[in-house]
Amino acid sequence: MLKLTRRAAITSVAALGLAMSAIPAVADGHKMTFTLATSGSETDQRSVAMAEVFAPMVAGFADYQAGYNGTLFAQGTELEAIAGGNLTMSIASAQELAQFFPEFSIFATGYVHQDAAHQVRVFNDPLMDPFKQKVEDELGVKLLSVMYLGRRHVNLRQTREELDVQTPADLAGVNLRMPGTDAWQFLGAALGASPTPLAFSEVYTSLSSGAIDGQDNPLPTVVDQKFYEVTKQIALTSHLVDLNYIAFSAETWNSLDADQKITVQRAADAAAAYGRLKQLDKENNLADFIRSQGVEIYTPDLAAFRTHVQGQYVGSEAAASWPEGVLEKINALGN
Ligand code: KDO
Repeated sequence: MLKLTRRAAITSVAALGLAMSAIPAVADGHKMTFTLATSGSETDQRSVAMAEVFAPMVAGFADYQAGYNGTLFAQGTELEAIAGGNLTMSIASAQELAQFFPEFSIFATGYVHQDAAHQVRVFNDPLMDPFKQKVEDELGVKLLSVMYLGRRHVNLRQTREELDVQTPADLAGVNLRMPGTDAWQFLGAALGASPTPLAFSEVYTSLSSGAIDGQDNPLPTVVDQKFYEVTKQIALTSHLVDLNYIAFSAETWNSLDADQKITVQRAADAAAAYGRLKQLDKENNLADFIRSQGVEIYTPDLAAFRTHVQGQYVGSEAAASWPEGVLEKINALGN
């Protein structure tokens, strides 16, 4: 596995962006401030990418500040804050967008996106244009780039001896924390579990107390949040190759001049690319560390999980909201 040093990755990606667009002089000396709110931590690779790649690229005309761990706006309220003119940016999810536009649930459906590259092809495909336009027109939010969050797996407090997860039937009655929106709760139930809505910031303490039996996040998040301290197993279900969008205020965007728009777009793309590389590197190299912390990691019956989960979406209310032909186009962009 090619190991990118942090500095090399930042230099190469930032240079790519900077080489293609000179930082414009600030016309009247007035600097804007771009504020990001995220429920992620400061050390999460998406947060690092925004601070270390996006921020320097827009520094010619905008200061950057970020609120982490849901401290600025609670998880799931960021898009409304942007729409209300109270926030510039968030690391949004398709599940949050599906609360406003149900058709976004297609991008939050289990076992649809195949990998990080597939996510990028889908986001850049013309199929995405009506989705992006609707969010801009009706919510006042521009989706600038797609970020890679990673493969979500079932992570439980129980040891494998206590609960060996091979098929969805093994998750019956398991109190699995999922994020609060409908699309997440649907996915938790589709896995066979009993989903519980809970904010990301509450997950560690709820695992520690036993208020929940488990959670589902990618391996880098398990390490970043130290979930390995309060869980004993990870069944590599890969039930969702998860993504986020760099969401940006349309009002702020429209106030930018042409050069500033180009720079913001390139800064978002460069940050997304940098964060994707770092997240993939972590995802491919953290399993042994997590095992060293006493967490058993194993692969369940993936065919059983895929078949069951996909079957739950067929005929569902979520699937009824998907525009005709979009799922076929997404699948055609796969490997
Ligand atoms: C989570 O709450 O489990 C989740 O992974 C959901 C994602 O959509 C995203 O909000 C993420 O949290 C945050 O960015 C924190 O990593």
